[in-house]
Amino acid sequence: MKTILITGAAGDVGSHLRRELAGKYNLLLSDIKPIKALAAGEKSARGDIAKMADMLRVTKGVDAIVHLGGFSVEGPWQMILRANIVGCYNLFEVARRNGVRRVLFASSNHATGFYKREEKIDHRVYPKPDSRYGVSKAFGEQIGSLYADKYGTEVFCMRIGNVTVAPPDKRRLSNWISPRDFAHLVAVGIDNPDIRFEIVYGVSDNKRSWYDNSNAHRLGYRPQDDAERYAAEVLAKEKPGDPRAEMYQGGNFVFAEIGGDPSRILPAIAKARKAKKVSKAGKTSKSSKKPKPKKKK
Ligand code: 15L
Repeated sequence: MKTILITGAAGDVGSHLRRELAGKYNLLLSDIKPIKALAAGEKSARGDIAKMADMLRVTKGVDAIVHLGGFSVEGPWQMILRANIVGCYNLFEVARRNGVRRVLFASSNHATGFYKREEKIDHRVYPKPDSRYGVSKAFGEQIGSLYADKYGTEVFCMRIGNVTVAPPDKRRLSNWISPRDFAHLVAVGIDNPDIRFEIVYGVSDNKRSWYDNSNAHRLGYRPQDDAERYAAEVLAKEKPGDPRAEMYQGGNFVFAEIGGDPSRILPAIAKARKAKKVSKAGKTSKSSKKPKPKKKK
């Protein structure tokens, strides 16, 4: 049985994965926090991904790493830098030094969050990060690409949507992944013998998906769930969101700390401003017409 290291194993996604993968692999669980209540087939090794020495120790002797560790939402640059940039570099580097063949990287839909919701994107689109967090995920994919090409590390990047038992809102009807589909995708990433460097979307078979996930299907992913079965319930509770967030796949992440001239950033705002100018100009030209002289009585 293969031994799989899961970093960030104390988090929500790690907890789903532990439950779903139990009995299929020996699991070595690592986190900066202590891991409580180990089940059969589980071991733990505490470590801080920002410390190379910790990670060299933790990654010894494993067959593959599922790298979930790091900062999982938008955050201050110092935190993102430490956990997601330095941490991710350390991870690929220690995998190389310890001869770990395969790394599964938990990328995110926020690496491509500035694609519009009306677009369908596949694994070949270039990243359009919606946040510092999204940039760090694009960085992880790129360092994975470097280690695959330069050192032969086998790298499987999963642009994960939202791993939850049920989709919590309208946006997640498009990017949700059930825990069992996620565990299946991870198993594909661990066991497919032909992986060199791949990018896939970590989403269920959602009717409202924004993704062409044919690369995952090519590699053997067969999701069983579809967020649509929750759609009526979710939409009944949905409150109208910020129009900027509604426009892009990344949702609220796209306008967190938005600054500068919004019309340069958001096409809809630019369009609305242009329309306003045109109608104002229309009014001016009307008013600039000379008034007809009043007829003398
Ligand atoms: C992510 O990448 C986050 O880790 C998760 O907490 C959610 O915010 C998710 O994206 C999402 O977009 O729903």
